[in-house]
Amino acid sequence: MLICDAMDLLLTDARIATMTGPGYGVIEDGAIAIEGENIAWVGPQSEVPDLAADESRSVDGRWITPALIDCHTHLVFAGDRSGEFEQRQGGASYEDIARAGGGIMSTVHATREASADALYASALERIHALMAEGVATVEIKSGYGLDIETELKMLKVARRLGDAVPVTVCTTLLAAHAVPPEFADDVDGYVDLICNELLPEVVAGRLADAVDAYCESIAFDAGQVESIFSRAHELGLPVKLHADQLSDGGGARLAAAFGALSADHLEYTPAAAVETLAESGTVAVLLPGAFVTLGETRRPPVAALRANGVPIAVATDCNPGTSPICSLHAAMMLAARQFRLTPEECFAGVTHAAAQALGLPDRGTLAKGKRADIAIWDFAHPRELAYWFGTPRLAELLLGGQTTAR
Ligand code: DI6
Ligand code: FE
Repeated sequence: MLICDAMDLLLTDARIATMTGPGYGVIEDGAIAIEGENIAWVGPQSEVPDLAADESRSVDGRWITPALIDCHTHLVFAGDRSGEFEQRQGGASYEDIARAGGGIMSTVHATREASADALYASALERIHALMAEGVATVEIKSGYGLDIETELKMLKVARRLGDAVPVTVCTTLLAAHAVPPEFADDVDGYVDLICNELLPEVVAGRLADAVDAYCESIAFDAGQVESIFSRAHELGLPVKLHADQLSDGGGARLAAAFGALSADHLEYTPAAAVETLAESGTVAVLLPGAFVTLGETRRPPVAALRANGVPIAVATDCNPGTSPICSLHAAMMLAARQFRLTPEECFAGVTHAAAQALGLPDRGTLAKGKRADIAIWDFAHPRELAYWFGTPRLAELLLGGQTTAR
């Protein structure tokens, strides 16, 4: 039976973590065949299809895994918040700083002033840092404009990044990240602007792949998020939600009610709400960088997520305020230690669970027909990515079957 009619590349002598099943879905003495941008075959080397490959090479016993996916970043932004970090280390709370006009609004002012080229240049450095760790898909949110012009500017910069670098960039409209000063006394007026002016323009320009919101006491309440999510669905966009990060605002339930791709943060999500996430197929995205940076003590309900079979993803939440972390390996290392995820849960969290959080079924595992986003590693076992931090482990990154110059 023809497995595939030709192979562009055959990688042999590999230890393969397919992530398709328990125990990392490991295939010892494995091989993987690539045709075009996709995987044509993966399995034990002894069963490689008898077909000529344009190129066949040994990886000398190295591990091969799916390339990594960072499913939650705010990596397009301007300005610097290290001074606030010092204030917080001195005892000021995130909310105090936000209510005093700092926090997100500090970055908003800088981002409104920055040129698209400047935003692009600084974000390019951050996306290259992620690629150097084996990341092949990155989600990038808007949310530091909070006006039509700058939100569109941010999304266009994110799209430009996706065109310029070989990784896949998924863009998310997060105009409901904070209330802009112009609407301080009219939050519902800002929600109307998002629903009736910004969202239609974003959809017309195909600038966003999803819509997100910050459901929190210092941002938007459940009713306001509902208005935005209903409009997003009317316009054909899926949704995801910053949910229950600093308090139980009913965010997880709201995300589940809208069949959200993901509910993110979840530190204050009650275990009773977790069942609704399981029923809706919503992915729980855990963001340990923000948890650690804010000095939080309330952990997400990991035991309830596991008990209900809710997929758990892990992401950097790369942003200048609560998670100035541009390393998915660091996020894995922190998720293992702060949230007590197992190394295998961490690896699943940055591969197939992260793919599901972005609505991308074509990646996140190594199987026939999946996109050939493949990482080749110099480590003794995939668990090392959650164990070590600071020692580069990536030997090679293939994006759509093409080796990427790093
Ligand atoms: N929650 C967060 O932790 C980030 N956004 C959000 O909704 C914070 C973003 C920032 O502080 O700049
Ligand atoms: Fe975030």
